[in-house]
Parts: sequence; C-alpha cells; structure tokens
Amino acid sequence: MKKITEKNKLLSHINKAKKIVIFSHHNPDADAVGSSLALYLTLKKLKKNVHIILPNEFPAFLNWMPHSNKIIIFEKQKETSQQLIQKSDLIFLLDCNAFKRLGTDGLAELAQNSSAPKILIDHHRFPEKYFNAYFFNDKASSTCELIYQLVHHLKLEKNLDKKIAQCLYTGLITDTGSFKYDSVTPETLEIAAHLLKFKINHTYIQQQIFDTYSYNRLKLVGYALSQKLKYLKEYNTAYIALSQKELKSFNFQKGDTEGLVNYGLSIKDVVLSALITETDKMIRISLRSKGNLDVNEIARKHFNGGGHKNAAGGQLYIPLDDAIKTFENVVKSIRKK
Ligand SMILES: [Mn+2]
Repeated sequence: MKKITEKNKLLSHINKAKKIVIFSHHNPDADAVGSSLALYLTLKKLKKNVHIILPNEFPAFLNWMPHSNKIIIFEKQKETSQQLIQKSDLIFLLDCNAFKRLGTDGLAELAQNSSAPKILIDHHRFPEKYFNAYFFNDKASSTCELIYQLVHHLKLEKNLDKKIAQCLYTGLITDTGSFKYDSVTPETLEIAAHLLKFKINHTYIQQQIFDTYSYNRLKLVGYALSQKLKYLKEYNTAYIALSQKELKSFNFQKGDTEGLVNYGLSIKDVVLSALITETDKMIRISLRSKGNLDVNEIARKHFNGGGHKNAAGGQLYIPLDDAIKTFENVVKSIRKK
C-alpha cells in the first residue's frame, strides 16, 4: 500500500458521524498531537462532538498547543475514555498503522472492538488492512501533511485558521527535522508556506519545541555524548545505551532523550545510529539512518517494531547488556562487507 486517498468514503463517514473519537500512538510525539488537534479543530467547526484520546501523556513541551488541555489521557481517565469509545460512531487512528500501537493496557482492544467505522490517516509503512477507509501515504513527510491534504480533498479549507495552522506546522517541523529529512517534497514546503500565511509565529513554535531543555536534560545529553557514545567505525554505526540508573541520576523526565539518537548520524561516515534505553518494563531501541539503509526493516525483523525507512524504533524484553549485544550482533550481520 503506497498511497490511498478514499476521499468520498471519508466524506460520507464524516457526514454521517455525530460522535467522533481520534486516537494516536503510545508515547505521542508532536506529529501525533499536532495532527490529532488539527483534525479535532476542523471537525469541531463541522459541529461534531469530538474527543482526542491518547494512550499516555504527551511531552510537556507541547503544552502550549491550542486545546491540548482538552486531550484525554487514557492512562489517567480510563472510565471517561471507555464511555466515549462506547458512544462513538466514528473512530480515527492517526500517525500509526495499527490499533496495537495504542499500547498494551487495554485501549487498543477498546478501540478496535468498537462497532464504529474506523478510518486510518497515516504515513508509516504497512498499514493493517481492517480499516473502513484510508487516507494513507508512506511518502508523506508527516501525518500533519496528510491532514492538510485531507482538509483540501474534503473542500474544508475555508475552515483552516491560525490555531489549526500552528498544530499542522508543529508536526511538519518535528517529523522533518525542520525540513531537512529525505521525506521533504516541494509539496511539504508549499504546505508550510501556506501555513505561515495564517500569521503563525514559527520562531515561537521552534523555540517551544527545541529550546525548552531543563538543565538536567542538557547535562544528560553531555554525559551521553562524552561517556556513552560508542562508534563502531568499521560498521559505520554509532550508538548510545543508557540504563535506568543513569537516567535517574539526571532526574530523567519523559521526553528528555528525544532527539538524542540523531547525534550519532552527525559523525561523517555514520549511516546507522541507535539509542538504547532501559525503561521499567523493557529496553527501547530508536534507530536512525542515512540514505538507503532501511531501519524500518531492521526494527521489524530484529526489535519487534517498525517505522520509516530512515527513522524507526522497537523494543526488547531482555536485560540491557543483552540488548546491547543483540544490537551489535545485528549491526555486524547486516553491515558485513
Ligand atoms: Mn508522524
């Protein structure tokens, strides 16, 4: 499945619906939150009763986003979430390709088992086949880019406003590294240009996203780079592994390791970079690559995950030291010359 724009199906589902719930993935990022809010605000203008339910808390650096305080966090509001899902007559899943990406504490089942029609809007590869309608393109830079296109396909562009533009712009810049990744197309920049015409303060948005580190977070980055960065020169690979103990010593807050995986790629000959972190429940592995090296495939095959060609992630349920060994072995097997 490369690109599907079932605009007539989508429009008829939206026209019929009264109570809509929007979901996005576990550990929501700025594209998940931005696209959910932009769709929410658009549907509100169509006088729909609409709610966003996210599996768990989004990073605090997104608190400034318009209406972000209206987002329901399943982890904290299970009963409210359950009632909303039961009453809903249309479900959207955004920025992830399957309900299982809503996590493991019951939300995925609640959403998937609901009798409401289900629409997928996403840019991750290999979407599941059980949705009633799709707006999908794995070449799109972000789900925010897809929401912008959807709004136009449905001839709802007169509903675009400054708040929606702020939400969409946020997902665009975070999923493209401020317009530098491979996924950026002329259309991405045309969309960005149009969004700026709503007089959004793009410098403010950049600052809210990228310049809001705590002192501890910056110290953690310094420690990770100076003490923990491992360079496997002959395999053009760099990685950082951090234990719970190390993270706690920097008073780790959710989101503090965001972006850390990208530093490895800034080494000249590195084509594969990884961040391996120990959480309470598992070992998380984030992967980034340059050029044709497909980390989505590596994540799917070796780390129970997936994502995009140049950015993917997964998890392992083994001790940290074993996860590091596993990662090194995978690298040696795939980068063998
Ligand atoms: Mn995305």
